[in-house]
Amino acid sequence: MGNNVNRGWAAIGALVAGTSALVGCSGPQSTLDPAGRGAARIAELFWGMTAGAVAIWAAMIGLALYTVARRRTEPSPRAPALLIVGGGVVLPIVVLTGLLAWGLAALPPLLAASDSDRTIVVTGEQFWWRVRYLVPGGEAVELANELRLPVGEAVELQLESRDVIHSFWVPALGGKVDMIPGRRTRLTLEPTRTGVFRGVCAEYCGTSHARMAFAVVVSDEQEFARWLAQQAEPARPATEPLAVRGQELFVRSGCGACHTVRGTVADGVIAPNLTHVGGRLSVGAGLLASEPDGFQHWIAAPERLKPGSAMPSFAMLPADDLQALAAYLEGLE
Ligand code: HEC
Ligand SMILES: [Cu+2]
Repeated sequence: MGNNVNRGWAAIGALVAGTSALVGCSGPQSTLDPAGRGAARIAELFWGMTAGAVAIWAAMIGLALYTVARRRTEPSPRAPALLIVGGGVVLPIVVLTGLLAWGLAALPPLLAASDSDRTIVVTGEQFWWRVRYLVPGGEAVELANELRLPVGEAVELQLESRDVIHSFWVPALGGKVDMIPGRRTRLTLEPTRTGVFRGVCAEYCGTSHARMAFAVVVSDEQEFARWLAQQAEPARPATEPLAVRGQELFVRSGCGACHTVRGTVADGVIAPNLTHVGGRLSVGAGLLASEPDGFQHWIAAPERLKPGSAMPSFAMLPADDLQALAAYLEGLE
């Protein structure tokens, strides 16, 4: 019996240790460190379920210990039936129905936009994110692999996919929603504090599924408006000599067949829009830092950095051409 009690305490110790480890889960990609209204609801749900599970677990252990400790009297013949009907039928029905109702009630406001007048269409691609800000009465502003949102405002995301099923997930801001070819799914994000958060694809979509991440930058309203206005501008022509050479190489190497740089002859649509790529936080969907080195590595070896990606390698270009291209891209802010 002493042994059983010790085991009970050991389990309680493990649970406490596990819980404190969870409490330490903060950071830009944590569901337990919510920075958005949707994520806060989900975290609430998580803690509620955890508390319920702990309570039921403790009751079960308590019952077991009680049974072991009091084996002196013969159990009444009705006790087993009571235990099975009560603990095996009534309790699960009551608890699971309650949880289901609670969880379902939390869903609709997380998905549908209530009164948001800002819409962003995000398309999952293999293996990157196409992002289009719809401007009422104007032309959409297209960028890639980065999302910026104003703090305190509900924004409706319309999610779609061209190839396979992807899943859009920014754990710190909201729930995850599948991107399904031929359908448009919706998700509302309402950031509650500023910062840079990390989003990922949460549905296996091919070889480089784990290499399509994106940053979500949440800033105040003015900063956001300034950024969006700047994104809507065409690219400024390169002025620095190395970048000017890079700009020529960009056209000559055929990059524009796949990529658009607004304001230039490059108008390809199958690849990420590069008009302001130098101002993004990463190159290659969260893969490399947005620095000349990052651009050079990417252009020279996309197949090694991201197996299965549709960007061809330009390793045949001499090193100084790669350097010039990188200088041009870095300058596209
Ligand atoms: C056949 C089409 C194609 C051509 C030609 C092409 N690219 Fe790409 N490029 C892509 C695709 C597709 C991606 C996205 C790959 C991914 O992340 O899976 C990409 C991604 C990139 C990125 C990263 C963009 C971002 O948002 O981080 C850069 C930079 C880039 N290409 C530069 C170039 C340059 C410079 C050239 C010419 C030397 C070029 N590309 C030629 C298809 C192409
Ligand atoms: Cu994906």
